[in-house]
Amino acid sequence: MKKLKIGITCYPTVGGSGVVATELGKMLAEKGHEIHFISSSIPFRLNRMYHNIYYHQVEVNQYSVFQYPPYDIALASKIAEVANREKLDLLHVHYAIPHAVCAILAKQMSNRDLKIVTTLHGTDITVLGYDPSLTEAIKFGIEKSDVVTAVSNALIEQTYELMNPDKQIETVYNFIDERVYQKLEAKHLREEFGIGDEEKTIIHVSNFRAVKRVQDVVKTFANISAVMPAKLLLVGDGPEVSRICNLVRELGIEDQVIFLGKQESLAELYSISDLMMLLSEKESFGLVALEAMACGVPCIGTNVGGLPEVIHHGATGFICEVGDIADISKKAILLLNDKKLHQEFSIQSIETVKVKFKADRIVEQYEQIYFKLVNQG
Ligand code: GMT
Repeated sequence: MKKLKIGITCYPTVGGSGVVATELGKMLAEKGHEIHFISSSIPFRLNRMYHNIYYHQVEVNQYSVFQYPPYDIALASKIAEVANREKLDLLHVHYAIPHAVCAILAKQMSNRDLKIVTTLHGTDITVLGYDPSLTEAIKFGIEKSDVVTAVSNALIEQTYELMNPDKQIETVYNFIDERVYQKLEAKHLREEFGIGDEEKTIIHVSNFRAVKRVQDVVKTFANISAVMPAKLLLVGDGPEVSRICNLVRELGIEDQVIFLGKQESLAELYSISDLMMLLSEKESFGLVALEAMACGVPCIGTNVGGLPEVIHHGATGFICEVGDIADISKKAILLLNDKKLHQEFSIQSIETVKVKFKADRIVEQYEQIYFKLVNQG
């Protein structure tokens, strides 16, 4: 099969969209395609050498006349330069704003018939889509891309409801590298964190933004730890951290809550956990839920966005209404107390990742989109 030259643009330093874009680039490279990341810094998950992955840094002019550095123009210009020099077949941009619009501009600047694939990740629609200063630009980016994908059916529905673009959008789910996310032997970590054999371990991983409602995780945990010995692992960093620290103190559960900050070896942390909670008020997919499931950890998520497409209620975990701490606590306690149910959910979680979210299948779905576009000329 013909190998493609693919340009990928994403937010390289934070968030699930950058993680998915980078993992996709790595897997495409393993299949022999030539990958060119074009972004403001090197994607943080690009952590080993690949002979066929290249990185092109966007340099932004800081000339004093500019009130705001022209990043978007610099990105478009860099994409055009790389596309011409490296003879790219297509661009896959992650996150509508500004990347889709920059890709369209780059195509006009370049002398190539560049195909553009845009993937919507969530907050580019569910948060930025409500900002009147950006709505038209997002809609334009979607309508002028050759193919638009979204990470869940729910995100597609929200996109049509919000801006009704004249464009077909198809779902391509997120995936994880199953070679990395699997149940590992990490018992030593429990000892090092001072987690007793009898204690249940609950984990939450996020960027601690208000939208993640980490306060609900902490309040639910306080209810759980009132009836059984338990520890809460809070992984990640962000604007809500100090508020969450205060809440933990107010609830008198400092000894049971471990703040880990940003961490890389998540598979080990999931492997010592019994339950993952992701109680967001917006979540187009919930990549961390998928990571936890791959390590055999059942999840409780909220009935928002794509979470019910990822967590199968009553089979791999539970779906509860946003902010319903009483119901979430009840479900968590039920699951943590019932060894058999927990084991069934754990097995089903691993199975769901292998079947519905299998990396090979999802990477192939993207490849099919690329080949169809490139072959149609
Ligand atoms: O909110 C985040 O976690 C970051 C954000 C991003 O764009 O990096 O994540 C969004 O994209 C992820 C990858 O597709 C999804 O798994 C997350 O659900 C989504 N976040 C939200 O919708 C809030």
